[in-house]
Amino acid sequence: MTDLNHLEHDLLNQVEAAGDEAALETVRVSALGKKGSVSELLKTLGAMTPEERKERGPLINGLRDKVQTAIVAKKETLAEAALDARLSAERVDVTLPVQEGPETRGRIHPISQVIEELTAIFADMGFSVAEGPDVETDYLNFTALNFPVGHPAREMHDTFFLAPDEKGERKVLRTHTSPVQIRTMTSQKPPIRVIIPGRTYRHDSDQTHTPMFHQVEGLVIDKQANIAHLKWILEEFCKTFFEVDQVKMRFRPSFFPFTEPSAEVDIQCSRKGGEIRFGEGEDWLEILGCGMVHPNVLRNCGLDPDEYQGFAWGMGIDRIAMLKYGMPDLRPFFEADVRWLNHYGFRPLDIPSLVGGLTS
Ligand code: 2NM
Repeated sequence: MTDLNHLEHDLLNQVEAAGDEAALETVRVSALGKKGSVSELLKTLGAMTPEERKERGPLINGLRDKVQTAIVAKKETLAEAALDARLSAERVDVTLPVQEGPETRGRIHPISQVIEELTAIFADMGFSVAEGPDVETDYLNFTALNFPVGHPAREMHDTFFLAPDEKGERKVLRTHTSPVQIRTMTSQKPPIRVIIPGRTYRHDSDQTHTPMFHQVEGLVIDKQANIAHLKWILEEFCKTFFEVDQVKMRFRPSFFPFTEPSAEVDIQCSRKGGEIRFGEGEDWLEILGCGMVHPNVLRNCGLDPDEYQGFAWGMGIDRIAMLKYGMPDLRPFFEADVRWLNHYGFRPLDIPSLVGGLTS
Protein backbone atom coordinates (compact mmCIF):
# COMPACT_ATOMS: atom_id res chain seq x y z
CA MET A 1 0.00 0.00 0.00
CA THR A 2 1.39 3.44 -0.85
CA ASP A 3 1.66 6.10 1.81
CA LEU A 4 -1.25 7.98 0.16
CA ASN A 5 -3.47 4.89 0.28
CA HIS A 6 -2.48 4.47 3.86
CA LEU A 7 -3.38 8.04 4.78
CA GLU A 8 -6.67 7.81 2.88
CA HIS A 9 -7.62 4.63 4.63
CA ASP A 10 -6.69 6.12 7.98
CA LEU A 11 -8.59 9.40 7.42
CA LEU A 12 -11.75 7.74 6.11
CA ASN A 13 -11.74 5.46 9.15
CA GLN A 14 -11.45 8.47 11.44
CA VAL A 15 -14.35 10.21 9.63
CA GLU A 16 -16.47 7.10 9.98
CA ALA A 17 -15.60 6.74 13.67
CA ALA A 18 -16.54 10.33 14.59
CA GLY A 19 -19.42 10.07 17.08
CA ASP A 20 -20.67 13.65 16.85
CA GLU A 21 -20.16 16.90 14.98
CA ALA A 22 -17.41 18.10 17.33
CA ALA A 23 -15.37 14.93 16.81
CA LEU A 24 -15.89 15.20 13.06
CA GLU A 25 -14.63 18.79 13.12
CA THR A 26 -11.45 17.64 14.88
CA VAL A 27 -10.85 15.10 12.12
CA ARG A 28 -11.50 17.77 9.46
CA VAL A 29 -8.97 20.17 11.02
CA SER A 30 -6.37 17.41 11.36
CA ALA A 31 -6.73 16.58 7.64
CA LEU A 32 -7.85 19.71 5.81
CA GLY A 33 -6.98 22.48 8.26
CA LYS A 34 -4.07 24.85 7.63
CA LYS A 35 -1.58 22.39 9.13
CA GLY A 36 -3.62 19.27 8.33
CA SER A 37 -2.04 16.13 6.91
CA VAL A 38 -3.68 16.54 3.47
CA SER A 39 -2.96 20.28 3.36
CA GLU A 40 0.71 19.60 4.10
CA LEU A 41 0.78 17.17 1.17
CA LEU A 42 -0.78 19.75 -1.13
CA LYS A 43 1.97 22.21 -0.17
CA THR A 44 4.63 19.74 -1.42
CA LEU A 45 3.25 20.04 -4.99
CA GLY A 46 4.91 23.48 -5.46
CA ALA A 47 8.42 22.09 -5.04
CA MET A 48 7.97 19.18 -7.48
CA THR A 49 9.19 18.83 -11.00
CA PRO A 50 6.41 19.07 -13.60
CA GLU A 51 6.57 15.31 -14.19
CA GLU A 52 6.29 14.51 -10.50
CA ARG A 53 3.47 16.99 -10.12
CA LYS A 54 1.62 15.48 -13.06
CA GLU A 55 1.68 12.13 -11.35
CA ARG A 56 1.29 13.11 -7.68
CA GLY A 57 -1.06 16.09 -8.21
CA PRO A 58 -4.19 14.14 -9.17
CA LEU A 59 -3.51 11.62 -6.41
CA ILE A 60 -3.19 14.20 -3.66
CA ASN A 61 -6.10 16.32 -4.96
CA GLY A 62 -8.14 13.11 -5.29
CA LEU A 63 -7.35 12.28 -1.70
CA ARG A 64 -8.45 15.77 -0.59
CA ASP A 65 -11.75 15.43 -2.53
CA LYS A 66 -12.50 11.99 -1.11
CA VAL A 67 -11.85 13.12 2.46
CA GLN A 68 -13.92 16.25 1.92
CA THR A 69 -16.84 14.30 0.43
CA ALA A 70 -16.71 11.78 3.25
CA ILE A 71 -16.76 14.56 5.83
CA VAL A 72 -19.79 16.30 4.23
CA ALA A 73 -21.69 12.99 4.03
CA LYS A 74 -20.82 12.11 7.62
CA LYS A 75 -21.87 15.56 8.78
CA GLU A 76 -25.30 15.07 7.24
CA THR A 77 -25.68 11.64 8.85
CA LEU A 78 -24.69 13.00 12.25
CA ALA A 79 -27.11 15.95 11.95
CA GLU A 80 -29.95 13.60 11.08
CA ALA A 81 -29.13 11.33 13.99
CA ALA A 82 -28.96 14.30 16.36
CA LEU A 83 -32.37 15.54 15.12
CA ASP A 84 -33.89 12.06 15.52
CA ALA A 85 -32.56 11.87 19.09
CA ARG A 86 -34.02 15.28 19.94
CA LEU A 87 -37.36 14.47 18.34
CA SER A 88 -37.79 11.28 20.33
CA ALA A 89 -36.49 12.81 23.57
CA GLU A 90 -38.62 15.94 23.33
CA ARG A 91 -41.82 14.29 22.26
CA VAL A 92 -44.94 16.01 23.64
CA ASP A 93 -48.11 14.06 24.31
CA VAL A 94 -50.72 16.56 23.16
CA THR A 95 -53.49 14.34 24.52
CA LEU A 96 -52.37 14.94 28.14
CA PRO A 97 -54.68 17.27 30.14
CA VAL A 98 -53.47 20.87 30.48
CA GLN A 99 -51.97 21.47 33.91
CA GLU A 100 -53.60 24.40 35.70
CA GLY A 101 -51.48 27.17 37.19
CA PRO A 102 -51.51 28.05 40.91
CA GLU A 103 -53.97 30.89 40.33
CA THR A 104 -56.62 28.41 39.23
CA ARG A 105 -55.53 25.40 41.31
CA GLY A 106 -55.37 27.28 44.64
CA ARG A 107 -58.42 27.52 46.89
CA ILE A 108 -59.64 30.19 49.30
CA HIS A 109 -60.44 28.83 52.77
CA PRO A 110 -64.19 28.98 53.58
CA ILE A 111 -63.48 31.23 56.59
CA SER A 112 -61.66 33.77 54.40
CA GLN A 113 -64.52 33.57 51.91
CA VAL A 114 -67.19 34.08 54.59
CA ILE A 115 -65.24 37.05 56.01
CA GLU A 116 -65.24 38.55 52.50
CA GLU A 117 -68.98 37.87 52.19
CA LEU A 118 -69.98 39.48 55.46
CA THR A 119 -67.62 42.40 54.89
CA ALA A 120 -69.35 43.02 51.55
CA ILE A 121 -72.78 42.94 53.24
CA PHE A 122 -71.90 45.31 56.08
CA ALA A 123 -69.83 47.60 53.84
CA ASP A 124 -72.98 48.04 51.74
CA MET A 125 -74.72 49.29 54.92
CA GLY A 126 -71.95 51.84 55.57
CA PHE A 127 -69.80 49.86 58.01
CA SER A 128 -66.02 49.92 57.93
CA VAL A 129 -63.72 47.14 59.12
CA ALA A 130 -61.53 47.54 62.21
CA GLU A 131 -58.75 45.25 63.40
CA GLY A 132 -56.68 44.83 66.54
CA PRO A 133 -54.01 42.57 68.05
CA ASP A 134 -54.61 38.96 69.13
CA VAL A 135 -52.60 39.55 72.32
CA GLU A 136 -54.51 42.03 74.48
CA THR A 137 -54.29 43.64 77.88
CA ASP A 138 -56.55 42.36 80.61
CA TYR A 139 -57.97 45.89 80.77
CA LEU A 140 -59.12 46.00 77.13
CA ASN A 141 -60.29 42.36 77.00
CA PHE A 142 -62.23 42.49 80.29
CA THR A 143 -62.16 45.54 82.57
CA ALA A 144 -63.17 48.18 80.01
CA LEU A 145 -65.98 45.84 78.90
CA ASN A 146 -67.54 45.90 82.36
CA PHE A 147 -66.47 42.40 83.45
CA PRO A 148 -66.41 42.59 87.24
CA VAL A 149 -63.25 41.33 88.94
CA GLY A 150 -63.79 37.66 89.64
CA HIS A 151 -66.19 37.18 86.73
CA PRO A 152 -66.08 33.49 85.70
CA ALA A 153 -65.01 34.29 82.12
CA ARG A 154 -61.75 35.73 83.45
CA GLU A 155 -60.75 32.45 85.05
CA MET A 156 -58.12 30.10 83.69
CA HIS A 157 -60.90 27.86 82.46
CA ASP A 158 -61.71 30.16 79.55
CA THR A 159 -58.77 32.47 79.02
CA PHE A 160 -55.26 31.84 77.75
CA PHE A 161 -52.94 33.97 79.89
CA LEU A 162 -49.43 34.93 78.82
CA ALA A 163 -46.55 34.93 81.29
CA PRO A 164 -46.44 38.23 83.27
CA ASP A 165 -44.03 40.85 81.88
CA GLU A 166 -41.38 42.75 83.90
CA LYS A 167 -44.09 45.08 85.29
CA GLY A 168 -46.13 42.08 86.39
CA GLU A 169 -48.76 42.73 83.72
CA ARG A 170 -50.39 39.55 82.49
CA LYS A 171 -51.57 39.80 78.88
CA VAL A 172 -54.22 37.49 77.39
CA LEU A 173 -55.11 36.01 74.03
CA ARG A 174 -58.29 37.94 73.30
CA THR A 175 -61.36 35.87 74.14
CA HIS A 176 -63.56 37.97 71.82
CA THR A 177 -62.96 40.81 69.35
CA SER A 178 -64.68 43.31 71.69
CA PRO A 179 -61.37 44.94 72.79
CA VAL A 180 -61.20 46.32 69.25
CA GLN A 181 -64.55 48.06 69.90
CA ILE A 182 -62.97 49.73 72.96
CA ARG A 183 -59.98 50.78 70.83
CA THR A 184 -62.38 52.17 68.22
CA MET A 185 -64.53 54.08 70.70
CA THR A 186 -61.48 55.66 72.36
CA SER A 187 -59.83 56.65 69.06
CA GLN A 188 -62.77 57.74 66.86
CA LYS A 189 -65.55 60.24 67.32
CA PRO A 190 -69.16 59.04 66.89
CA PRO A 191 -71.04 58.31 64.73
CA ILE A 192 -69.29 54.93 64.66
CA ARG A 193 -70.22 52.02 62.41
CA VAL A 194 -67.64 49.22 62.42
CA ILE A 195 -67.41 45.48 62.13
CA ILE A 196 -64.49 43.52 63.54
CA PRO A 197 -63.80 40.08 62.09
CA GLY A 198 -60.89 38.18 63.59
CA ARG A 199 -59.33 35.32 65.51
CA THR A 200 -60.32 34.72 69.12
CA TYR A 201 -59.10 32.20 71.69
CA ARG A 202 -60.67 30.21 74.50
CA HIS A 203 -59.43 27.24 76.48
CA ASP A 204 -62.06 24.92 75.09
CA SER A 205 -61.77 21.95 72.75
CA ASP A 206 -64.37 19.36 71.74
CA GLN A 207 -66.53 18.45 68.74
CA THR A 208 -68.02 21.94 68.47
CA HIS A 209 -65.22 24.07 69.97
CA THR A 210 -61.66 24.76 68.86
CA PRO A 211 -59.20 26.74 71.04
CA MET A 212 -58.87 29.29 68.23
CA PHE A 213 -62.03 30.35 66.44
CA HIS A 214 -63.31 33.35 64.47
CA GLN A 215 -65.77 36.00 65.50
CA VAL A 216 -67.28 38.99 63.84
CA GLU A 217 -68.61 41.70 66.08
CA GLY A 218 -70.37 44.89 65.08
CA LEU A 219 -70.73 48.23 66.81
CA VAL A 220 -72.87 51.29 66.19
CA ILE A 221 -72.56 54.42 68.35
CA ASP A 222 -74.62 57.50 67.67
CA LYS A 223 -77.01 59.87 69.45
CA GLN A 224 -80.17 58.00 68.47
CA ALA A 225 -78.98 54.45 67.70
CA ASN A 226 -81.61 52.07 69.06
CA ILE A 227 -82.79 48.46 69.14
CA ALA A 228 -85.02 48.88 66.08
CA HIS A 229 -81.91 49.75 64.04
CA LEU A 230 -80.13 46.74 65.51
CA LYS A 231 -82.96 44.39 64.56
CA TRP A 232 -83.13 45.76 61.01
CA ILE A 233 -79.38 45.41 60.50
CA LEU A 234 -79.33 41.83 61.78
CA GLU A 235 -82.35 40.85 59.70
CA GLU A 236 -80.87 42.35 56.53
CA PHE A 237 -77.60 40.62 57.25
CA CYS A 238 -79.18 37.19 57.75
CA LYS A 239 -81.33 37.46 54.61
CA THR A 240 -78.39 38.51 52.44
CA PHE A 241 -75.88 36.12 53.98
CA PHE A 242 -78.09 33.02 53.82
CA GLU A 243 -79.56 34.17 50.47
CA VAL A 244 -83.23 33.89 51.40
CA ASP A 245 -86.06 36.40 50.89
CA GLN A 246 -87.42 36.18 54.42
CA VAL A 247 -86.07 35.20 57.82
CA LYS A 248 -87.97 35.00 61.08
CA MET A 249 -85.86 36.00 64.04
CA ARG A 250 -86.46 35.49 67.75
CA PHE A 251 -84.81 37.71 70.38
CA ARG A 252 -84.45 35.93 73.75
CA PRO A 253 -83.43 37.95 76.81
CA SER A 254 -79.89 37.10 77.86
CA PHE A 255 -76.93 38.49 79.77
CA PHE A 256 -73.56 39.93 78.72
CA PRO A 257 -71.51 42.19 80.99
CA PHE A 258 -71.02 44.75 78.19
CA THR A 259 -74.64 45.19 77.06
CA GLU A 260 -77.91 46.08 78.77
CA PRO A 261 -80.42 44.91 77.75
CA SER A 262 -78.88 41.83 76.09
CA ALA A 263 -80.39 39.23 73.81
CA GLU A 264 -79.57 36.02 72.04
CA VAL A 265 -80.95 35.74 68.54
CA ASP A 266 -82.35 32.61 66.90
CA ILE A 267 -83.37 32.29 63.27
CA GLN A 268 -86.15 30.06 62.07
CA CYS A 269 -85.15 26.99 60.11
CA SER A 270 -86.25 23.56 59.01
CA ARG A 271 -84.16 20.44 59.55
CA LYS A 272 -86.07 18.04 57.32
CA GLY A 273 -83.92 15.23 55.99
CA GLY A 274 -80.92 16.29 58.07
CA GLU A 275 -80.46 19.45 56.00
CA ILE A 276 -80.87 22.90 57.51
CA ARG A 277 -82.90 25.43 55.50
CA PHE A 278 -83.53 29.01 56.52
CA GLY A 279 -86.62 31.11 55.92
CA GLU A 280 -88.93 28.11 56.49
CA GLY A 281 -89.79 25.42 59.04
CA GLU A 282 -90.54 25.30 62.76
CA ASP A 283 -87.12 24.91 64.37
CA TRP A 284 -84.90 27.65 65.83
CA LEU A 285 -81.19 28.00 65.56
CA GLU A 286 -79.11 30.31 67.73
CA ILE A 287 -76.75 32.42 65.63
CA LEU A 288 -75.68 35.51 67.57
CA GLY A 289 -75.73 37.63 70.71
CA CYS A 290 -76.39 41.35 70.89
CA GLY A 291 -77.52 44.24 73.02
CA MET A 292 -77.37 47.96 73.80
CA VAL A 293 -73.86 48.98 74.86
CA HIS A 294 -73.72 49.24 78.67
CA PRO A 295 -73.39 52.82 80.01
CA ASN A 296 -70.30 51.72 81.98
CA VAL A 297 -68.61 50.67 78.72
CA LEU A 298 -69.43 54.05 77.12
CA ARG A 299 -68.05 55.87 80.18
CA ASN A 300 -64.88 53.71 80.13
CA CYS A 301 -64.34 54.98 76.58
CA GLY A 302 -64.88 58.63 77.51
CA LEU A 303 -68.36 58.80 75.97
CA ASP A 304 -71.23 60.42 77.88
CA PRO A 305 -74.13 57.90 78.09
CA ASP A 306 -76.56 60.84 78.31
CA GLU A 307 -75.33 62.03 74.89
CA TYR A 308 -74.45 58.79 73.10
CA GLN A 309 -75.88 55.32 72.95
CA GLY A 310 -75.32 52.35 70.73
CA PHE A 311 -75.63 48.68 70.09
CA ALA A 312 -73.32 45.79 69.42
CA TRP A 313 -73.50 42.16 68.39
CA GLY A 314 -71.22 39.19 67.99
CA MET A 315 -71.35 35.89 66.14
CA GLY A 316 -69.14 32.94 65.35
CA ILE A 317 -67.80 32.98 61.79
CA ASP A 318 -66.87 29.28 61.75
CA ARG A 319 -70.38 28.39 62.82
CA ILE A 320 -72.20 30.48 60.20
CA ALA A 321 -69.78 29.15 57.55
CA MET A 322 -70.72 25.56 58.54
CA LEU A 323 -74.43 26.42 58.43
CA LYS A 324 -74.28 28.14 55.05
CA TYR A 325 -72.05 25.63 53.29
CA GLY A 326 -73.31 22.43 54.93
CA MET A 327 -70.11 21.43 56.68
CA PRO A 328 -70.82 18.81 59.33
CA ASP A 329 -67.62 19.09 61.38
CA LEU A 330 -65.69 22.08 62.72
CA ARG A 331 -62.32 20.42 63.22
CA PRO A 332 -61.22 20.05 59.56
CA PHE A 333 -61.33 23.87 59.30
CA PHE A 334 -57.94 23.95 61.01
CA GLU A 335 -56.36 20.68 59.82
CA ALA A 336 -54.91 22.10 56.59
CA ASP A 337 -55.98 18.99 54.63
CA VAL A 338 -55.76 19.88 50.95
CA ARG A 339 -58.47 17.32 50.05
CA TRP A 340 -60.93 19.09 52.38
CA LEU A 341 -59.88 22.46 50.99
CA ASN A 342 -60.35 21.25 47.41
CA HIS A 343 -63.87 20.17 48.33
CA TYR A 344 -65.01 23.14 50.43
CA GLY A 345 -62.65 25.90 49.25
CA PHE A 346 -63.48 28.70 46.82
CA ARG A 347 -61.87 29.74 43.56
CA PRO A 348 -59.58 32.75 44.02
CA LEU A 349 -61.46 34.90 41.53
CA ASP A 350 -64.92 34.20 43.03
CA ILE A 351 -64.80 37.42 45.00
CA PRO A 352 -68.04 38.03 46.90
CA SER A 353 -69.82 41.30 46.20
CA LEU A 354 -73.43 42.39 46.43
CA VAL A 355 -73.35 43.48 42.78
CA GLY A 356 -71.56 40.47 41.34
CA GLY A 357 -73.32 37.98 43.59
CA LEU A 358 -72.31 36.89 47.07
CA THR A 359 -71.89 33.26 46.09
CA SER A 360 -71.30 32.12 42.55
C1 2NM B 1 -71.59 39.91 71.69
C2 2NM B 1 -72.89 40.00 72.15
C3 2NM B 1 -73.35 41.23 72.60
C4 2NM B 1 -70.36 43.38 72.14
C5 2NM B 1 -70.45 44.50 72.92
C6 2NM B 1 -69.38 45.28 72.60
C7 2NM B 1 -69.00 46.60 73.13
F1 2NM B 1 -67.70 46.76 73.02
F2 2NM B 1 -69.56 47.54 72.43
F3 2NM B 1 -69.37 46.70 74.36
N1 2NM B 1 -68.68 44.62 71.68
N2 2NM B 1 -69.30 43.46 71.40
C8 2NM B 1 -71.24 42.21 72.11
C9 2NM B 1 -72.54 42.33 72.57
C10 2NM B 1 -70.77 41.01 71.68
O1 2NM B 1 -71.04 38.74 71.23
C11 2NM B 1 -71.77 37.56 71.35
